[in-house]
Amino acid sequence: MDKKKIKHISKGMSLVLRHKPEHIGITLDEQGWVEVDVLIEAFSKHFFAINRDELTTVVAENDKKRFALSDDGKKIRASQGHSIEIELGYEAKNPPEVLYHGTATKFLATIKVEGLTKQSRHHVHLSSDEKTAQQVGARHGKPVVLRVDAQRMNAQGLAFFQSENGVWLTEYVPVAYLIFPDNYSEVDNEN
Ligand code: HQG
Repeated sequence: MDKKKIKHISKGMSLVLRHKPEHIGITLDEQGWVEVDVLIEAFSKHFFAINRDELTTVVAENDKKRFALSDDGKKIRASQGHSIEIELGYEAKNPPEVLYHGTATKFLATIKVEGLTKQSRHHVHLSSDEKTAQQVGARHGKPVVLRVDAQRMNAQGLAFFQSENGVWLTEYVPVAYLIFPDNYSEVDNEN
């Protein structure tokens, strides 16, 4: 299957497994799972036809491994990024010393006052490498990468979780744990 088709299916799956299952008439259980057969049928009816092989390929080859199959292969869910209320059940985990958050320069003024807040998702998303953070930030405008003093934050009792696909998650990052780069421009010419 070509990359374009994988991306197309993946986008539809993100929409219904993270944000709007009702869009194709499915419901997710409390941990975000839905039967693979149910998803395939509803997806095919409302979007475009997909089969089990294509779905398996998307799970395996999606660039960020956004989806996970249950051990018996009968259910599927998104590993992170939800806006709907579900309980992913990840265990709290000790983070590396520093984590990175990519954002856009236009958000910096507010972030400097409020810290990082989760917006419409369940968690603030952080990555262990700077390059990924840069790409995440670029989705919103002119990117800027903030460093998060993760171990110190964790030592103060603020929990961290890691999703199945390696994204670090936390409820909130207070300003005190954020390190802003010295040399960036807050002018965002893209908007
Ligand atoms: C910003 C993608 C103003 C925050 C990525 C971000 C990620 C604030 C935006 C995942 C703020 C929210 C999540 C504050 C944070 N004031 N703006 N106090 N605090 N923000 O899309 O982290 O490709 O909800 O910096 O790889 O960009 O979908 O979060 O710019 O892992 O799999 O508010 O989505 O994964 O944007 O991205 P988002 P995100 P997928």
